[in-house]
Amino acid sequence: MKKVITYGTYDLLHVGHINLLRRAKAMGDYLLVVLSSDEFNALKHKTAYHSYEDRKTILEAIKYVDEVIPEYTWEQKVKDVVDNNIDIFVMGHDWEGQFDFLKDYCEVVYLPRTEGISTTKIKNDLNMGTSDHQE
Ligand code: C2G
Repeated sequence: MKKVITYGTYDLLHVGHINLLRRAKAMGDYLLVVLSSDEFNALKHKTAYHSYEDRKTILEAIKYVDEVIPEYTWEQKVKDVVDNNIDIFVMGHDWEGQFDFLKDYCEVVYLPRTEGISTTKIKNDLNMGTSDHQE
């Protein structure tokens, strides 16, 4: 069984997240998502709208996702890859090169991000009273 791992906050779920998860799952048989805890989000200077538990529930409802575990530190990736017998590490290309140290343990793949959508854009557009499908 080929196991894939990816990391993220996955707040205010959108099509960019789904495109990443779909492509990551297509690279193997099992997709493990390591979901940023609320505390780790603070380290990333991010404030998620949904709690960790709600973001976990939402991710677990996605057909591409097989398992969700928490991300507490930047340093846990090697242990996650080894402990879970991971074959492929996948992230969006905004992280290009940042996790190449994992190449000693698994394949490392950076996938193109989905253009035009982000959690930040959603928050900004809502504040401005706009949407992504202006009539
Ligand atoms: N993503 C994407 N296209 C977008 C937005 C996000 O492909 N338009 C991808 C990101 O590249 C990432 C995943 O969706 O691979 C999750 O995005 P975030 O929740 O923003 O994750 P991030 O905060 O980058 O967390 O230790 C790594 C960090 O936890 C990564």
